[in-house]
Amino acid sequence: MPIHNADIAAIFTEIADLLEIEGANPFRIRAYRNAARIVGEWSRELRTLVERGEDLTRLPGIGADLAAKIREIVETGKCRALEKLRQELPPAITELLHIPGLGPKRVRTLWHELDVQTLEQLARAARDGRIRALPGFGAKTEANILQAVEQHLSQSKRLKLAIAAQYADSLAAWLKGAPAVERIEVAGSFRRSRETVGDLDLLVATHDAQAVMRRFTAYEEMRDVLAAGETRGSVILKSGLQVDLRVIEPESWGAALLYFTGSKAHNIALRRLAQEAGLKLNEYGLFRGRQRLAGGSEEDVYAALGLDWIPPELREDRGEIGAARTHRLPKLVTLADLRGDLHVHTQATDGHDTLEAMAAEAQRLGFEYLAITEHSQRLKMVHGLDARRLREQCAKIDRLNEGFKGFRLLKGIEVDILEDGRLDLPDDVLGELDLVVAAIHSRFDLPRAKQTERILRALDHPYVSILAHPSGRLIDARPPFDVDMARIVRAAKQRGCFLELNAHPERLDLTDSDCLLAKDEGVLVAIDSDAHSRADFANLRFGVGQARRGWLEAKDVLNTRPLAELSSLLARTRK
Ligand code: DGT
Ligand code: CA
Ligand code: CA
Repeated sequence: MPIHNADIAAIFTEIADLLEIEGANPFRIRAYRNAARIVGEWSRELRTLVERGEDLTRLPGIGADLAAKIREIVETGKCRALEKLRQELPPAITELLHIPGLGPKRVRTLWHELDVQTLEQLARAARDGRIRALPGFGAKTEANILQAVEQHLSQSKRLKLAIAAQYADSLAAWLKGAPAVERIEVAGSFRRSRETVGDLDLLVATHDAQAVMRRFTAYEEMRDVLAAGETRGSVILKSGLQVDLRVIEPESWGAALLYFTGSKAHNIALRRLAQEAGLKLNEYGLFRGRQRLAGGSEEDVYAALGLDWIPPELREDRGEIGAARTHRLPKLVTLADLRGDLHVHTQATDGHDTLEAMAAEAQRLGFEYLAITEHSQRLKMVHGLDARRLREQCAKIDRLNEGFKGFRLLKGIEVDILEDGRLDLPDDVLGELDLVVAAIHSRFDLPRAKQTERILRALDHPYVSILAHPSGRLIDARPPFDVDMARIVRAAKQRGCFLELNAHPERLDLTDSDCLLAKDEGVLVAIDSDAHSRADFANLRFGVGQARRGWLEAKDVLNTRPLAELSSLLARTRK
C-alpha cells in the first residue's frame, strides 16, 4: 500500500501525543512533532525519495533515527515504535488531545482517575458530573469540555485540498493502469479547487465498465467497499477518505463530467435553463425528447445551452451563468501567469533552504523575481531578523543580484504587526527595502473593532506594501480573526497597497469571496507561496486555484507584472 506524507505525519503525531500522555522527555516529543510538521507539509512524496534510495537526513529536522522510521513506514506501512506505545496506552486516547483545554497532563489524569479512554467516555464522564471533582478541573472546565467534545463528535471531516490531491493523484494513476480506461478525471469539489473536499468524485470513460470497477476495488488503499455496482462504486480508503467512482460511456463524457463536477447549485441552475428551453439535461447528455443534442464534451453542452464554457472554479452559481451567456466570463489567472513570488523565507529564519537555493529554484521555475521576506525580531522562536541582520541579508542580496541575468532578488521583510498596529522594525531600515510585507502573528483574539484598527494602522504605515495572510486563519485549526475585511480592502485601495493570497494549503487567505471584494475595489492581490523550502513553491497552484475561485484574472494579480512594472507599483506604496 503506497504511503503518503500525511500518513507518515499522522504516525509521528500519534507517537508524540502518546509520549506526551506518558510523560516522556520533552525533547523527544518535540522532535516527533517537528518531523510530523515537516513531513506533512513536504510537497513531494517521501515515498519516492525512499524508493530512489535518497538520503532522508537531508530533510530539515530529520536525523538518522527518524529517517529509519520513515523508511520503515514506507516499506512496511507500520512503525514498531508506535505499535509498542499503543500497547502501553489505550488505543484511542490521543483523540482526547483534540479537545480544546485538554493537554496531556489532564488526559493522563482523566485516564488514571476515571478510566476515560475515548471521546464517548469523556462526554459521559462530563455529563455525569464526575470530572469537576478531579484536582485541577472544576465545574466550569467540565462544562467547557462537554461542549467541546459534543461539537467535536458532530463535526464532519473534510480534507484539505493539498492532502486530497496526494490521494487523488495516486488513485487516478492506479486506475489509468486499466487498459480499458479512455478518460479519467477527478470531478466534484476537487476539480472546483475548493479549499477542502468532503470526498473525491472520480469519473472514468470506458467501453468496459467491469474491468475498470475490478481495478478500482483491487486498489491497495481500500478500507471498505460501500458499494460496487456495474457503473458506480463507493469506497472508503484507509486514510478515511471516501471515493465515489462513476463509469460512463465515452459519448456521455462531457455531460457526466459537468454533472459530477457540480456544484449542485450550478447544476440546478443549468437544468432550469435547459427546462426553460424545453430541453432535458442529465449526466448522459442534453436532450430534446429522445434526441441527444450534446454530451460528448462540456463545451458542447454549454454551447447548446447558449453559454461559453465555464471554468470549474466558477461553478458555484455566483453569476457565472449570466456572464457565460453574455461572453463576459473572466479570463482566469493561471499558474503560468505568475512571474515571481513576493513572500518566502530562508535559513536565516525558519526556512530550510539557503538564499542561493531559493533563488536558483525561482529561476528554474522561470520567475523574473523573488522577494526574500524573513520574519522580524519579535518572533524569537524563528530567529526573526533585527535591523542589523536584515541589513546584512540585504547586502548579500545586492551581491547575488550582480550575478543574475533576467532575474532579481527583491529585498523585503515579513514584519510583525504589533498589538497596537505599529511595526516590529524601525522606519529607517524598512525604508531601505524594496517591499515590506506586514503580518499578524499574535493576539488573534482581539475584538473586531480593535483588530480592524490594528491592521488599518499598519496599512497606514509609510512603507507597508502588502498585508500578508490577511485573516490569519489555519483551515480547520484556527478560525480567521474577527476583522472588517471590507474596510481593510477599502483602506488598501486608498493607501495604494496590496493584499496577499497566501498559497500555503493550510492558510489560503484571502478566501474566494475576499478575492471578489478586492477585485471589486480594484486592489491587486499578490499570490505568494510563503515558501519555507524550495519544494514549497509547488503550493502556488493552490493559491492560483483559490484566486480563480475568486474570479481573479492575470490583471488583478500583482505578481503577474513584469519586474519593471512591479517595481514602480511597489515604489508607489511608499508615502
Ligand atoms: P464535497 O464532496 O462535499 O466537497 O462537495 P462536492 O461538490 O464534491 O459534492 P458531492 O461529492 O456530494 O457531489 C459531487 C457532485 O455531484 C456535485 O458537485 C454535484 C453532483 N451532485 C451531487 N448531488 C446532486 C444533486 O442532488 N443534484 C445535482 N444536480 N447534482 C448533484
Ligand atoms: Ca465530492
Ligand atoms: Ca461524492
